[in-house]
Amino acid sequence: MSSHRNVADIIVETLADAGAKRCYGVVGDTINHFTDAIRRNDDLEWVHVRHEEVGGFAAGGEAYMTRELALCAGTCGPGSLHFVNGLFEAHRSGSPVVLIASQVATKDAGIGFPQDVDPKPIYAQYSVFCESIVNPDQARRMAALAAQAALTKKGVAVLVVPGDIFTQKPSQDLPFRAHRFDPIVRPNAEEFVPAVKQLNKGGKISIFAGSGCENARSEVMALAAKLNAPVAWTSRAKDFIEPDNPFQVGMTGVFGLAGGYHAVAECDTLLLLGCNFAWGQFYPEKASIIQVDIDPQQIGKRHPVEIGLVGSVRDTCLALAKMVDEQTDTRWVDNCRKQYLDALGNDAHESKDDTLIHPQELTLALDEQGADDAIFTADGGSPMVWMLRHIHANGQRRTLSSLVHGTMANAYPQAIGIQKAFPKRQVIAMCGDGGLTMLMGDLLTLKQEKVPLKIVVYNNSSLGFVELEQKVEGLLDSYTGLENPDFDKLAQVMGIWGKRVEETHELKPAITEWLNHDGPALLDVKVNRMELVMPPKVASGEVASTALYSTKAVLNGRMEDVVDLVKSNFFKR
Ligand SMILES: Cc1ncc(C[n+]2csc(CCOP(=O)(O)OP(=O)(O)O)c2C)c(N)n1
Ligand SMILES: [Mg+2]
Repeated sequence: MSSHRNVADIIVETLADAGAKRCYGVVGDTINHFTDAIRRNDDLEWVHVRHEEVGGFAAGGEAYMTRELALCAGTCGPGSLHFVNGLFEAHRSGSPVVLIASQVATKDAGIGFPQDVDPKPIYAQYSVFCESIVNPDQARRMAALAAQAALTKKGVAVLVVPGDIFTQKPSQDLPFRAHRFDPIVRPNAEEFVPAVKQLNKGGKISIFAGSGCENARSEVMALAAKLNAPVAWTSRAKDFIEPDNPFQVGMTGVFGLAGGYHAVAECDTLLLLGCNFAWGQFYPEKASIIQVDIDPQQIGKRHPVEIGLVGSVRDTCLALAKMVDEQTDTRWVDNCRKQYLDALGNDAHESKDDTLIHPQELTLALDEQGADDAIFTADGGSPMVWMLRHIHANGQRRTLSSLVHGTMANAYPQAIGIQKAFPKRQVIAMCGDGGLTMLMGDLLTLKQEKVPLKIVVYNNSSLGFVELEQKVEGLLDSYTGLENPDFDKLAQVMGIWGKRVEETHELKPAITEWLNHDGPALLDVKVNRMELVMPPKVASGEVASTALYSTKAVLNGRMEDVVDLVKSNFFKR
């Protein structure tokens, strides 16, 4: 089969055939022929962002929510480099994205030509595929393999294409295309035996559910019911495990609350399901641990485990539930549930002072007024914590933050891609003032690309999460203050609806107005700066160092800070 089409056409066609709908980026010399092929193709839309990092986040957000391919394309050197942080986030969230990283022409390679940067060693560390097309005959095969790797291994695939290759035509064009699978994967009968034996001992059994529980909700619930086991969840399992689940006890870790902490740390047997939780201090000291994961490399990676089972959570739980004895004692699950519900009640904040809006009460108001099928994103920093704790998952709602890569400035860029993919759904980006201002230029994209996104700014005039870290370590907080403009006015200048809220009584009506606005809208809310994100079990060392901070602050003439910190966190409830 020979082709009249050039490499650019072939790549576009192959990636669109694999399900891609959009390509995010900024045009320029070495990708101009690629973007021209997109212009000529009816199935793929070019989304013109102002900064490639935003394009990387947006493609990742779209791919994460749709589980379909999204694309980015960058010019050689700086253009493709700018994507790095957005795409590292996409990769570590498991989003299937293909980056077309164009490169200087083949005749100019390797001689330090202007704009020559080799993308391979940069993207090789966080990608599922990273290869170059150096001959036009490779185009369809390489594009298909990149798409297949992104979709099946769930991550970012990088295709490096020298600018001159795009216009060349292959001598033959075989019908390579991306294949997708959904196999049944579970351990063999013998491998189940030690796990069943351990679970049949009974006692305090807990489940710790991770992102591998996507598409396995009913199987996990059935197993929890049979074992009468509390289910704690990692932040990335929230959407699948929290909704309408009589066994759930919330998160453990620094973002968690007492129920989840207690269920994981103090059980006799811990069943880890598709769970990649990295913080060793929150694992139990004595329990027997059984770990289920589709990837053998994950078994025993985060904490030593006794029994490993390789399989999907869905298929392995389905089989396990049929093999284990029913546990009828409900004391353990009741105890963990009580702790969870008590802690949740304690953490709800209602301001007694009209001029002091707590970020928690802003989030509770968003939870109350947000649509039943709203999609929320939150910036790395404290907005992520408020979203995970106070936005209730109901099975239709979705949430996304940067939970493994841990970057700032992800929320509204990810939401751009999500809103593009779901133009009719309510998409809410919960931004820090630090996060928003880090990548502010793409607010212009909301107007230009007609993205009716709803942005809320948790405006605490600081890099608040870091301020807290510094205080907890007994340091004097430094370099964390932010001198901000009025974000509502800034939004208006950029062609977006904007409003500012400074007093509690204005909050709920302003949220209604903002959510009802037909088009992009930004709500700037002045929230309390001195808010502690309390870990579920504050280690005595942390209390001591917060006290040390107080002493240092007083000695440095910052008595007012200490009084505010104490007032905000201990006298407000
Ligand atoms: C790109 C990047 N730079 C720096 C950090 C370190 N960091 C984590 S949270 C944070 C502060 C976030 O401030 P803001 O967006 O205002 O949210 P807040 O915590 O104040 O609500 C910083 C600087 C990071 N995670 N990512
Ligand atoms: Mg802030």
